[in-house]
Amino acid sequence: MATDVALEEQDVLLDAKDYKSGVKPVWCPGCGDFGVLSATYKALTTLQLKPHEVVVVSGIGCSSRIPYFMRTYGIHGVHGRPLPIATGVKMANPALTVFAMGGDGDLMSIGAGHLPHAAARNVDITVIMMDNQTYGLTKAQASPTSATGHISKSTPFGAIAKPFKPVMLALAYGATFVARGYSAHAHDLSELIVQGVRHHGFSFIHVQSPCTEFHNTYNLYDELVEEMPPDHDASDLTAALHLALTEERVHLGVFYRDESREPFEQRSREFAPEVKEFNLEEYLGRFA
Ligand SMILES: Cc1ncc(C[n+]2csc(CCOP(=O)(O)OP(=O)(O)O)c2C)c(N)n1
Ligand SMILES: [Mg+2]
Repeated sequence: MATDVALEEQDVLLDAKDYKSGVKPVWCPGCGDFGVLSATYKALTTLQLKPHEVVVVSGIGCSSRIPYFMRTYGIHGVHGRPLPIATGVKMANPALTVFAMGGDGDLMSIGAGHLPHAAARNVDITVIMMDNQTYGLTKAQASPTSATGHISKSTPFGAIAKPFKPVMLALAYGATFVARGYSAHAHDLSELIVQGVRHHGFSFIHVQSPCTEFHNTYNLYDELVEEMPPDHDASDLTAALHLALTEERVHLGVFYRDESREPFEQRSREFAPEVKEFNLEEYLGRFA
């Protein structure tokens, strides 16, 4: 019976509804995260991945509720920890397509320490960071990406800190695919997600995803976003860093791509005991 279902599934072309869980999103009307969710459905449809081949791992926050709305495997994890959980899932079963999704608070505050390591290892997962420059779920505290001067529940006189630059950080940490999208441009975002998943290595997609309730930035980003300069060479790390530092404009598209590095889960398997002779006692003897 199970085999029949599997065979049937193989023959049918999947569309967006096949990735919808049926759970109605609890986000506020107009929340940018709706755009990210529909872009993700669209990307999965393009990729024709079967729901059981996909795992969406998130942290805690409004944005981190995303696995509930998807008919894939999902883990609504612990605040700030989607990256270590997603790394573990990918290590255990490299055949899975693994997403780590969360907010600016989740990935840049409490979970910030995980990003450099996951990027440097080049684990083949796709990170989608939904950046609303605020803590939405806990109702309007400043986040690491909030602009200097941002007035919020936790910064009544304006944020003093300089905002993090997520794209620049991902590039500096060694991510092998770095892109930026805008939730209001869901079609373009879906194409970035497709490229991120197809990339063989660590993909980081920064998404401007405004919060209509506490920090409505639609007008600001409608004004600021701009396509990648047509002559941008995505293999040029220095050019990518230069663009990521730009404050006047918010570039959308692929900043950087490096296909030359082997993903962590693949490389580490080459060292597995069944592949490589390894005498632990003899090895430890070297350090005695
Ligand atoms: C260990 C821990 N610390 C703090 C919290 C409270 N908390 C829940 S969500 C959140 C921030 C969410 O912000 P973000 O990741 O930007 O998600 P958003 O709601 O904006 O989508 C915080 C501080 C928590 N749940 N667990
Ligand atoms: Mg946020």
